[in-house]
Amino acid sequence: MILVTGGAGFIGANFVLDWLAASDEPVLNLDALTYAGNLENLARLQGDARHVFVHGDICDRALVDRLLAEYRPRAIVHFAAESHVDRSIHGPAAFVRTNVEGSFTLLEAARAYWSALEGEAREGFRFLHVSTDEVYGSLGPADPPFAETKAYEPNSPYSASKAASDHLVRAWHHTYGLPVLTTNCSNNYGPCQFPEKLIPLVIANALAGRPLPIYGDGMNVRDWLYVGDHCAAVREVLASGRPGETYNVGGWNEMPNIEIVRTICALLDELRPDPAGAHERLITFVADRPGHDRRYAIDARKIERELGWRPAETFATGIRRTVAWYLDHQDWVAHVQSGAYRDWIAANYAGRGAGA
Ligand code: NAD
Ligand code: TDX
Repeated sequence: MILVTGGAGFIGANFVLDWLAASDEPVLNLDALTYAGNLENLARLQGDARHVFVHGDICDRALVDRLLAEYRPRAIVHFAAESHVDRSIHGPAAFVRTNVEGSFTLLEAARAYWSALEGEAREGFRFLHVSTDEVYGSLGPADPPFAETKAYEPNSPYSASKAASDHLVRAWHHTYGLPVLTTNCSNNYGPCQFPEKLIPLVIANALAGRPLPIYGDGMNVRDWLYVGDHCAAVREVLASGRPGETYNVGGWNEMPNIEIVRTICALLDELRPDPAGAHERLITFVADRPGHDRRYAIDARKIERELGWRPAETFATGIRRTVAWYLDHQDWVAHVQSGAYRDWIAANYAGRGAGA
């Protein structure tokens, strides 16, 4: 069994679904079901004994200790986090609590658990920490992409809290020998992403005929990776990564935001034409995000060379799949926007904790 934290969120849920599609090894899924946690993402696993959902907080040391003692996982894959940069600007406290204190709590629980293991169980145990390229700071137009050796220069409360957690993970390896792995991935997109993030927000607003807000001049650059490719990279690092190492994960796909939005508009024009006119008419430039990082780009050569990982999707194929998914799952978006996903959780999981 593996313990996954944050497995009801965007990437965590995709990871759990992909994991159980490829393997029969059970998943213990610990998630606090914040606004970003949605069990509807995992609806197709209902009744599947390989998925054990626990509604709980990674900051709850007693709970984490109890789960480790009861389920004896061979690895922890740690996705749980507050993940949205704009929310971190307006309310940083939750980011420090979950991303820093929560990661610390998990590390301490993992250290106690791992220290008491023996033989192969101890040798094989892994703590995989899922992190972001944002810890490296912002690149100028001519700078090389982020390699694993790049100094950390986090600029937002979100990236600072993730950087802090990366440092704790590193220290728990160097000081205590805990067999950790860290992945630093670029911007993900794909099914089940909460419609506060650029790509799902633009799809949802375009379908509703609402403005498509572009911060600043729209020329900030992100490096986009399809979520299934990120999940495959995490599986690869868990299987074959060297303890103590970090791996940058990215799709060699840098694009300015305005180009992303225009691509989505063109796809929607093709797949769901709007009688009112081309979707691009909805593009609206708005005030910039405070401290908005200008450019991120990932040098993925280490994971490609050492682990043979390569993305399966290009941006053209991945964004088409993603737009098609949102078109086919407008009820998912509607439930999230209306808050009805909470009713779904209450109806399907009411009163069920561990073992639900
Ligand atoms: P998300 O916000 O969609 O999901 C986060 C999940 O964590 C939710 O299910 C939430 O309920 C859970 N959670 C939050 N606080 C918790 C707590 N205290 N205890 C237990 N569970 C808690 O995030 P995401 O986009 O899926 O990101 C997952 C991880 O990947 C994060 O660590 C993030 O930093 C990292 N990451 C994300 C991206 C991206 O583009 N989205 C890129 C690189 C790295
Ligand atoms: O309405 C918007 N308009 C806009 O121009 C939103 C929501 C975003 N943007 C811009 C800001 C960024 O330059 O689009 C870009 C992408 O924004 P987000 O989707 O908020 O992602 P970002 O801030 O880049 O962070 C994401 O990638 C790295 C995730 O939220 C992080 O969890 C991950 O670590």
